[in-house]
Amino acid sequence: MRKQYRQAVNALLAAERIVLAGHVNPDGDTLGCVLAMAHVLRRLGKDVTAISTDGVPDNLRWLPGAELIVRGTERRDFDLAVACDAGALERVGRSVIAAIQSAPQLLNIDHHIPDGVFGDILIVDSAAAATAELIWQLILKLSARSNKALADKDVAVCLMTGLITDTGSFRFMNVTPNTFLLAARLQRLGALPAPIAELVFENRSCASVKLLGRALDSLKLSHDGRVAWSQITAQDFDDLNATDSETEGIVNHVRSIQGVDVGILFREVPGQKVRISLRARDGADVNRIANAFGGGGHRLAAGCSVTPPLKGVEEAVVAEALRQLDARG
Ligand SMILES: [Mn+2]
Repeated sequence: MRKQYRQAVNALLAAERIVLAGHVNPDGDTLGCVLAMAHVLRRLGKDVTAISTDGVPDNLRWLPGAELIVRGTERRDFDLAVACDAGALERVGRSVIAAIQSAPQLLNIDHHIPDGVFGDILIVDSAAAATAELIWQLILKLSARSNKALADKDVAVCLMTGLITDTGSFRFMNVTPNTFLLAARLQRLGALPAPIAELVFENRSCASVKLLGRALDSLKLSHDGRVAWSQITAQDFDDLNATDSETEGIVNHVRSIQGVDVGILFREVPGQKVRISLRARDGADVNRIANAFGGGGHRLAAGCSVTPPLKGVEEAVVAEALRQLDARG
């Protein structure tokens, strides 16, 4: 990995015009990483374009530099593209791919299990709890090479947000001693975990809590009690005038039931494919279930999108989850 970091530092320092992109349906890790890099690269005098094709969800609007985020660009004059936390090239968003690919070099920095490798320089480590951990290493190396302390409070807040969201406030199985070591360094730089967690998790819209109610009302359990699933229908979205970003976190409630190994949330997003979030308890592997439907992610958290109707999709995904649990015993 040392070589990849060296290549990435060289490419970033040599480039003048840099485009950064996160993934669709953005979370705190992808936006935290894009913004941390934007702060650092601007300090290095770079011309930075930071893209999130779905913008910034309400609960992350307070992130330092959130106003820098654009949903796309017509520019094609970039020297370097950086994809943060993307999982796969398509996940930067269909309309963003052309801008990313117009750059002669692409740095892919990510902790997803690779689903088809993309990029010229790869910093990919699925053992990292969040891409924020990898961005931090990159910033350390950029600081050393440029002789500048590039990490300030804003950078620390962005990366702490990535850690807190991708680890469920340091509770998930992906947490390592490195995660806590980094959290300690970020807190020393002024990023306090309590207010960040409050801004992220206790900053919900009324509609999103009502969506949670609808989802829990629809809850079903498999005969063996190992798979639980809920749905949010197009009607629910319409009734509550809600968007898909307001379903964030609901799937964790589905998985929180005693004895449940796999929790699934189906969303019939109006005008789109059925979006599916999967969460596992340790021992199960939802990445493989998502793979079977063209999606991906991590062992314990994954997702996919499938063509409607919802009813057929639900049956197929639940059947696949049960089949995989049975196969593993
Ligand atoms: Mn992530």
